[in-house]
Amino acid sequence: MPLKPSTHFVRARKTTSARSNAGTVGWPSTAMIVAMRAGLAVVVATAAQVPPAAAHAYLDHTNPAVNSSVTASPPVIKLWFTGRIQHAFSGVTVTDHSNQRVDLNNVSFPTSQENELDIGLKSLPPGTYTVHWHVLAIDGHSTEGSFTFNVANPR
Ligand SMILES: [Cu+2]
Repeated sequence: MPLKPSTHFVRARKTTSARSNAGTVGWPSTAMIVAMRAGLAVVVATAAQVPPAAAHAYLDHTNPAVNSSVTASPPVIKLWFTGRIQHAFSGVTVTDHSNQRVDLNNVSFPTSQENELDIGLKSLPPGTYTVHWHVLAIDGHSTEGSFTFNVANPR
C-alpha cells in the first residue's frame, strides 16, 4: 500500500462550479454567459494540464522496510515508488539522530527499474535513522517524504 508523502505539490482544482451554476441560472445575462464560457474554458484548459492521479510517484516500499528494526547495519537502502521517476531530479539522503548525513551520497538507479532509487550507507551504530526522499514523476509532479528505520543491538 502506497505511503502518503508528508507533502505533495499537486493541488486539486475546483472544476465543478461552472457546470453546476449553468443549470440553476434563470435569466443569464450576456455578461454571465461570457463569464460562464470563460469559466468552462478555464476548466477545460486546467483539466488538460492535470494528468491522472495514478501517474504521481509515491513511496511504495523500501528495504529495510519503513519503520522496521534491523540487527545489522544495512550497506544500502532501496526505495521503490508507485510510478516511473525522473532520476535526474530525484534523490535520497539519510541522517542520524543529530541530523548528520550517514549516506554515501551515491544515489543509483538500477537501469531495469525506472521506479527505484538506491543509496549506500556508512556503517551504522545502533540508533534510529531518517530517510528523506524527493522524486519527480514522469508526469512532472514532485512528491517528497521521510520515514525512519532502526538499527538495534545484535541479540
Ligand atoms: Cu502527478
